[in-house]
Amino acid sequence: MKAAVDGQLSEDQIASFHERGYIVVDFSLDQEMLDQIVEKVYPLYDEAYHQNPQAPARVQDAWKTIDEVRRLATDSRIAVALEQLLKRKPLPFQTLNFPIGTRQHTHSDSVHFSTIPKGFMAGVWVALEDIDENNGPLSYYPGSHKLREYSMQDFNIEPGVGNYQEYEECIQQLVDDEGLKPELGLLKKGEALIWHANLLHGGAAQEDLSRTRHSQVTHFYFEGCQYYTPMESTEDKPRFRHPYWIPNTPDFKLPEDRPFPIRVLIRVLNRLGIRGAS
Ligand SMILES: O=C(O)CCC(=O)C(=O)O
Repeated sequence: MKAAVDGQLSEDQIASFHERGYIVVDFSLDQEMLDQIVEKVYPLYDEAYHQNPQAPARVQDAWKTIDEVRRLATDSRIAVALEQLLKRKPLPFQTLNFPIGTRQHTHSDSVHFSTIPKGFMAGVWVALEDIDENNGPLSYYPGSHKLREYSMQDFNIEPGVGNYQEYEECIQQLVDDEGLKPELGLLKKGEALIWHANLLHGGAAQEDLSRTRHSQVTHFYFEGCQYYTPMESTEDKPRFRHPYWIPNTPDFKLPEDRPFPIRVLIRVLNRLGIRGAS
């Protein structure tokens, strides 16, 4: 892992991302801001987590109400690094905050979020505290991004959230068949792991359930693509997405806050396939 002054990556870091499907970078993120994220997101976790802090929990899109989450998602140094990696402007569209290891089964984000042309999506996972083998690190398979982008149909599974478990089982079988070896994301607080859209990854078991594992992941698309959800698409009917890009200033107006006629107009523009309307 190397520090990235102003987000500038070295040639080695860029090459390593393309070779291994991820890099870990120290962007010198403001540690106090990271603490604020942990503190302010905490009350947003659902009741089940507050009753039992060993239960996996997450908050999606806390950036809408917690400015520190939005600032981390739109950090200019992270954007500079992403643009160097994929040569297009990155567009953050979703944040997830976790207080504990997710124990998520191995998957590739490309089953959830894909692009035409392919490959223009990335995840940026930031450790909000030190992560080790015992508090549920991210686990990932270096080089697995070079496998094809597997859809559910590739495994003869009907697309749909209801069949996701079957997809996970097929991916595990693929990992076994390919003899892939996992690595763990043992990151220090403030470090970021950037993963390629097709890198196989998940959450390792949390060995010590008395601990937390605070983290924030931001999902990015890149400019100039069409965006869709493969898991809910068929070959002839892609389920396109029209994301609302996370704004880089705090004075934003969410689509649902807009006057009704404007919302209808945007919907019509989206239906007509006019890209970028959000
Ligand atoms: O944080 C984790 O353990 C996994 C997160 C993840 O898989 C994702 O956001 O796609």
